[in-house]
Amino acid sequence: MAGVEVDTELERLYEDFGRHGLLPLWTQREDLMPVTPRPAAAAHRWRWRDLYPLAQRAGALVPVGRGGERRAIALANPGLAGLPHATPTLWAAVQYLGARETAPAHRHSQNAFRFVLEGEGVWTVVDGDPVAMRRGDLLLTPAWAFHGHHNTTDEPMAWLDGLDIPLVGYLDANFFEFGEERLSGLSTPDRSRAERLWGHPGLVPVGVAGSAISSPLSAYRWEHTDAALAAQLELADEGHPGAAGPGHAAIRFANPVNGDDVLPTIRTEMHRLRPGAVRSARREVSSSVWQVFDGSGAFVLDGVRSEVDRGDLVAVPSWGETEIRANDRLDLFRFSDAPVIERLRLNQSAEIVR
Ligand code: GTQ
Ligand code: FE2
Repeated sequence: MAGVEVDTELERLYEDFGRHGLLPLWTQREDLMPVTPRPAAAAHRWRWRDLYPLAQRAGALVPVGRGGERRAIALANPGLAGLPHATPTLWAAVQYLGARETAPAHRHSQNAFRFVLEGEGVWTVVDGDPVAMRRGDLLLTPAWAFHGHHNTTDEPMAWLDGLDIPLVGYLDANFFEFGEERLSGLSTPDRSRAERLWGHPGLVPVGVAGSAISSPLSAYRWEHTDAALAAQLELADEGHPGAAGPGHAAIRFANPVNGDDVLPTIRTEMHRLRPGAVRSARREVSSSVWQVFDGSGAFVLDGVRSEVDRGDLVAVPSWGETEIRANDRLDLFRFSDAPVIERLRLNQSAEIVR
């Protein structure tokens, strides 16, 4: 029969494709070029009440030092095959530093930030500038800046790390270098040199070059973030425009040099929802990780509701439908790969109207 002949001919063709390192488009077109994004990553929530005790156990069992470098425990997205990736582009980890511990200095081509949920007493030294870490602060360690972390207290401290490790990995652009093992004479100023230079609203120093690629301001303090969010909601109450949506205030952390995102590959934002407020469902090209800074509420991800509380983390894949509901006042930190998506002109978004 001719049909059987054709099938075996076709099978032989596919085998020969394989032997020659070839694959056809026509058998995989839908996977390779879907109509809309089909992320392998899942929408997923991690509970702080699960994470934190595990970090404490790691603190008791695992030393921090040269080689391993950091006691950082990464969120592994269940859709991403056991990789320590929160989304295809973003690393998110809980880093735990015990009483009086030091994480040694190093630098790398990956960009990093820390966001502090609770505690204080750690100074992160960024290219020789000690930066205090406290609740609500966003601290930056841009690509190739040396950084080491020093806990000056008798209490442990934990925080959220965000890096572009997966993205830099896919691009085969990883570089890494050890710094000085031990730092002598750590000073512990309240404000870093970077803040004294760059941390005045709307004022930039004349004659000092600041990077346009990543923000020269290595710390964004909670008092400023909090005041900015509070003012937006107050203005809305007074009938003036300014809020991101009904009962919703939001800010983007920006480079004081040019208003760009603080890191070339990572956008960081803080959101505040009033009690009972809803951020309506939407999708966007760009993957994100959210952390509940304060309050409680729920994320409705592709129609599935997950309750969230202080410290909980949520990964949202690209094009995932996301609705956020506040119970009491809900403060949320978010980071995403939006700067990369936008620079490549791949950004799209959709509001879901019901
Ligand atoms: O604190 O320098 O979570 O280099 C992953 C890689 C933290 C850090 C991480 C790092 C760091
Ligand atoms: Fe690092």
